Amino acid sequence: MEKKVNLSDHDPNTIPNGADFKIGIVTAEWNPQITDAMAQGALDTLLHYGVKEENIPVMHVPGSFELTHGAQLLLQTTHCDAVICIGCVIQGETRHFDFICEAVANGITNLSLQEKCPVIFSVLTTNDMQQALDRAGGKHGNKGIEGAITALKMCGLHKQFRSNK
Ligand code: RBF
Repeated sequence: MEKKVNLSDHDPNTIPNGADFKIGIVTAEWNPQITDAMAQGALDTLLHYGVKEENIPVMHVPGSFELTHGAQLLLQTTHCDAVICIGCVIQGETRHFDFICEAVANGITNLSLQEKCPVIFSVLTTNDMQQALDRAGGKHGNKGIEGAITALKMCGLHKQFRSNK
């Protein structure tokens, strides 16, 4: 079986064209060195696969905890086909890390099911800044690019299954 690699090294032939899709990006302002690089990777990837710039609404929220609410607001006001949530939570000395990570993971899952719309979890949850840098354009790719690829694939699935109905 083919070795599972990260999606930053994806096969372009397997990615649906995005010309008909509207895909939002919500980015947390905490750890901006990381989240800005991930958001740029996501934006460049969506444009590369044909999503029109005017069909990529962007929003910033204060921290990762607010990503779910930001995504909900974007979905209610812009009727996106998918939303990519970008954040970076770095382990600190208190239990805040656990609460934020669990809240945003559950929040995004619930929102996605409730809205019947792909909401993509591009949130790094790392032990330190170096692990985050490695995943925001470093040796482990850019998880913002991977979020965009995932969004395009999920939009493609929706289109395929809706047209089969
Ligand atoms: N937000 C992040 O996106 N990443 C973090 O690493 C992060 N660490 C936090 C640590 C503490 C102690 C606190 C109080 C907040 C942190 N936040 C972080 C902000 C959080 O996501 C949210 O914006 C605030 O808790 C306000 O709801």
